[in-house]
Amino acid sequence: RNGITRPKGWTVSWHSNPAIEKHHFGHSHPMKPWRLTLSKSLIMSYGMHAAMDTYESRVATREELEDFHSEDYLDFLKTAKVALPDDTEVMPYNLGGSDCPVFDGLFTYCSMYAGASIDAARKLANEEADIAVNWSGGLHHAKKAEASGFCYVNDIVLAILQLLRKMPRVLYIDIDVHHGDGVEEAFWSSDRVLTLSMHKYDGMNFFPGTGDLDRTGPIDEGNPGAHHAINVPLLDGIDDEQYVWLFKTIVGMCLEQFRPSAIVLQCGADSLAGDRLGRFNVQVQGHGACIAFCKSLGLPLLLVGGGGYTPRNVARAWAHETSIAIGCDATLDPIIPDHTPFKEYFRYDTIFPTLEQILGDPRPNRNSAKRVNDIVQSIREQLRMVNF
Ligand code: ZLS
Ligand code: CA
Ligand code: ZN
Repeated sequence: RNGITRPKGWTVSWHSNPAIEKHHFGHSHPMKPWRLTLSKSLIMSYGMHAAMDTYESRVATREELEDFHSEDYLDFLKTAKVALPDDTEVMPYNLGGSDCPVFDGLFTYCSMYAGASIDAARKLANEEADIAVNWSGGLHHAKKAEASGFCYVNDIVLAILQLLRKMPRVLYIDIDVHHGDGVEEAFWSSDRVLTLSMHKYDGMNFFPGTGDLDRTGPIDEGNPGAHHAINVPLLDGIDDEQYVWLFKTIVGMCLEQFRPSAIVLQCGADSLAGDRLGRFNVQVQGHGACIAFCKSLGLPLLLVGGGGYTPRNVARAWAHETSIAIGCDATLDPIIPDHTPFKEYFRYDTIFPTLEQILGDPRPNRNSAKRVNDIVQSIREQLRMVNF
């Protein structure tokens, strides 16, 4: 054990349930819920659970899910049957395709990751935690009545709605490599939620194909949501230096103009180098620096997971980020403990398997300094129109 102790006067609540991790999207599907088991085993082998309030995730109630989702969609999601191999019937609500398959226990899976985000948000709203963590959440593409991009229920929207019961304004930040379209759309007409997503954007060539810089909110000036959507479209190979600079600069400007009462941070780990679906060159250090920056702002902070398709890197990032939430990152042994279950997953990446070192083919960085500066300039002008 690293002798990790509970930080004084600081509470981190951790929401998880092994029942979520057992679900399978199907053979070769990139979304693997067992990456949560890998992350948890790493977190626990460092002894970090001892420094947090740990809660077993429960299923969200029907009423809680209806806060955002339509009744007919929830009815279908609950009763949808796994298709037989010769079944060619198309299902409604974008269900049953290769991205959003219907699998055994689907509704339990969705209700549980949603229940965890709702509980986590309530811990913050009731001032029972300073940071709340749900690595099984962060499913940002789900719509009111549609599944999309491996997401069926939008736990982030449900969590933000909980926070808005007690707090005037919420800043949503999304560092998943994909555009956080579902959350953006849900609060499109609201001036109580400022959404900020950093993502790969390449016209229609990268999922979901939205999130250009000029997509800033409703265009009708009288709409309260005008200017309240911030999009940071990036190209392949962005490195830590550019990514973290953009993050701190833009989040800093958001804080000044919007004065949020809480921050919800989607920590999608597919923005890391070497991700099966991602295209960036962000390291565990850079990804973690975004979480550390948010923590340093001293606002109630909800951390949710999201994408992440190279499980050993997902586990590294989320274990490292859990240590940042607790405040024990500086004292953590960089060498992964010998008693970590599934240590074989970390063994072959480097000579000494460390927490922060990930394997990723360094992609050429297509983001020029000018491009990065132009993005900041454009968002600076947009934020002038935002006033708390
Ligand atoms: O943000 O790009 C697409 C849509 C398609 C191409 C892929 N085919 C299968 C369906 C139609 C246009 N979908 C993306 C979704 C990415 C969702 C990211 C979620 C999040 O990280 C939050 C959790 C996509 N990219 C890659 C795949 N789908 C994909 C790759 C490989 C496979 C295997 C299983 C299934 C079919 C073969 C699949 C999907
Ligand atoms: Ca994003
Ligand atoms: Zn993603």
